[in-house]
Amino acid sequence: MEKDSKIYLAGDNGLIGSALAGFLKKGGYGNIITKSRRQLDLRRQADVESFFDKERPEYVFLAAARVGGIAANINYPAEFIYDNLAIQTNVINSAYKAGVKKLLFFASACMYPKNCPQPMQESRILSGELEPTNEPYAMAKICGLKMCEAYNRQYKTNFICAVLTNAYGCKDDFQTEDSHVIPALIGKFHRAKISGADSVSVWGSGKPEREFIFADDVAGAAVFLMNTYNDPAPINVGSGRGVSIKELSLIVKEVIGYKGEVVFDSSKPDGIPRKVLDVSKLNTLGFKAGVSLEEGIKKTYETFQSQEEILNSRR
Ligand code: GFB
Repeated sequence: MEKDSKIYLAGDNGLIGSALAGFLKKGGYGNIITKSRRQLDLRRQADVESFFDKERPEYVFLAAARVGGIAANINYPAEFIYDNLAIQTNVINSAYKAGVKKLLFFASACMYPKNCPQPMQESRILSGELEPTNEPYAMAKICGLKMCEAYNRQYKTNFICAVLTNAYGCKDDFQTEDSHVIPALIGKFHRAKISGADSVSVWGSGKPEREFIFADDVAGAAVFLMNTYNDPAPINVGSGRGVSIKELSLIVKEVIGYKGEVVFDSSKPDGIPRKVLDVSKLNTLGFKAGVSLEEGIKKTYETFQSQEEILNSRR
């Protein structure tokens, strides 16, 4: 990408998109187009086609998606499959028709099989059954990957696919039911500290292992890949460090300074037992995630606290 290239950032209001918007601006990219959901509903084919036809971006980051944690995936399977299929189908096809030079599609580590050997190598996609709690979301993401591959093969497009591990960061959703585990735990431990509660309930057994990457590192990796990676094969984007949910809860507890007990609620789902990506391909190409889990959680908590202060001053 040149600094004045016309770049369309789909999903700029989300966790990844907002980090990307900041990263691109800091990097001197000055010709970025964004559209709010109200201005452009990416599920509407005709609207997406006319937007691309009019704007003709050169580069596209496809970070728009319906996302959520394990409970949201279980409770809204229809939205997770429909919204994601519709958004990515419209954007990828319109990008091809408008002659976009390069597109980066954000896929997900959920695409790997439930019993995948760890760390998960790119070649393992579609090698076994999926984890049932997020199968509709995973199926949609697999279709996005296959659609990019098909267009590259038939139309010689340059549509690349980054397979993203669990991301977190300042623009997260901190409400506990639908959110991912890190923002959920930040919200829970913070409220318990303020109210002086004796214990915090963490879902599941505490045994599942997850890998986390800070949203700013995802943004760095995405720009790096857009500028250097031209292979139709998917590439993993993660930190490469796995932690158990128990270890994670202790890190969040420590950062927040909560003194009570942590109790595991085994009536809640664990999800996939282990999900850690093999990031050797990305690292060998020259990109390494730089923000440690402790550092990222501290930054996220600081943002959460400043948002809480603003909300409290309005109450
Ligand atoms: O982040 P999370 O919802 O998603 O949950 P997944 C990760 C683990 O944290 C699970 C445990 O084992 C949960 O049981 N956990 C403990 C909690 N306490 C909580 C809590 O308060 N809230 C939440 N949410 N979890 C997601 C997919 O799977 O992975 C998404 O469902 C997405 O579609 C994401 O792809 C990357 O890692 O299980």
